[in-house]
Amino acid sequence: MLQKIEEVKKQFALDVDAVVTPKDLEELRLKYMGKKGLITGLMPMLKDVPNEQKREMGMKINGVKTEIENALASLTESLEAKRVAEQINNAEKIDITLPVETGVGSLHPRTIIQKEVEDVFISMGFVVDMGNEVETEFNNFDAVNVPATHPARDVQDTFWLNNGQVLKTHTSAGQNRILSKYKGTCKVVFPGRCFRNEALDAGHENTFFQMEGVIVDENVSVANLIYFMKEMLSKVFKKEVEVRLRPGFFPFTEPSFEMDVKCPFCGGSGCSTCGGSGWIELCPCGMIHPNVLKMAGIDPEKYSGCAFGLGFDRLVMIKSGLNDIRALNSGNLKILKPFKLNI
Ligand code: FA5
Repeated sequence: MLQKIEEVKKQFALDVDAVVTPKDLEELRLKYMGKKGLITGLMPMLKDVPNEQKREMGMKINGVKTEIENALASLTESLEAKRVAEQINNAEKIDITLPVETGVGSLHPRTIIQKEVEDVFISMGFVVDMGNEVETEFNNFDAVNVPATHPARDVQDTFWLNNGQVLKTHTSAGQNRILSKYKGTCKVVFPGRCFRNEALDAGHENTFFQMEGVIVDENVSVANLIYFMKEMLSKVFKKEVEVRLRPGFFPFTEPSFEMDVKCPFCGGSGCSTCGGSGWIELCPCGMIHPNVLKMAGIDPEKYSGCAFGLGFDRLVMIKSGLNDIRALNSGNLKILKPFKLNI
């Protein structure tokens, strides 16, 4: 019996050296550990061993079995390491000269609308500027008349950074920088990405886009606001639109309004886009609060201004008939690729 065990051990030592591929390794494993393998075959032989030697022989067989198992495990590991090294070094070298099938891409629907709206504003003499995505607490809230104790902070809960800055909740966060930069007379729009801690649904995202606009000069009035908004919306919808103002509330404008546009799809008779009301709420706006002007270093006795904040994602939805805002951030090309503007 002892001799048989030693023979198996020696044979294994010879066989191990011949292993080159994973297939060789599997054959080796079966030869020794398989159902009819050499190690498996040793156990039944124990019955012919005298009783007083059975224990010792059993221990020897288990010892060889463990040695072989360990050897097989380390061989598996080294063959895998060799395979990965070969893959990295040779087999998977990328031929950068090969032509790549890319297909034709397209701009995101929101980008298309943004460019379109920017062009409309440029044609009306506006400058297109930029805001930051990460803003100071001061710019996002205090500078637009929303001090720490103001309840309006609750409806614009956002993501706070460890350094006390915030992911901006609205493009109005750029007002202070823009007003301070242009001092006095200006007509500026500044689009940007906004973030809010929202309960998501078909009409609300936690990441969405707005375009802010400010007009500051001597004697700016609500009439200027209505004129520019109506012009802009008529150009965006490519037909003369009717607008109406309803009273609204924003801490940074006084008075504040919600500007609705008469539904360009049904002409006001009521349809699924306007929810049957004949009007679409599109553009919160108002006259810039004197405190906001003052905080930007502008004399409210001399200058007045108006501001508006257009929600881009909602505009895209209205123009495309898309009924779930979440598709816009989804990266789902099935929805985004065939995007067409109805108007
Ligand atoms: C504001 O954000 C004000 N800063 C707008 C403003 C600017 C008023 C200047 C006066 C003067 P509001 O929270 O209503 O207001 O958002 C403006 C628009 O952004 C909404 O009409 C809507 O189109 C869009 N919007 C707001 N929250 C979301 C959201 N969670 N998901 C998608 N769009 C949103």
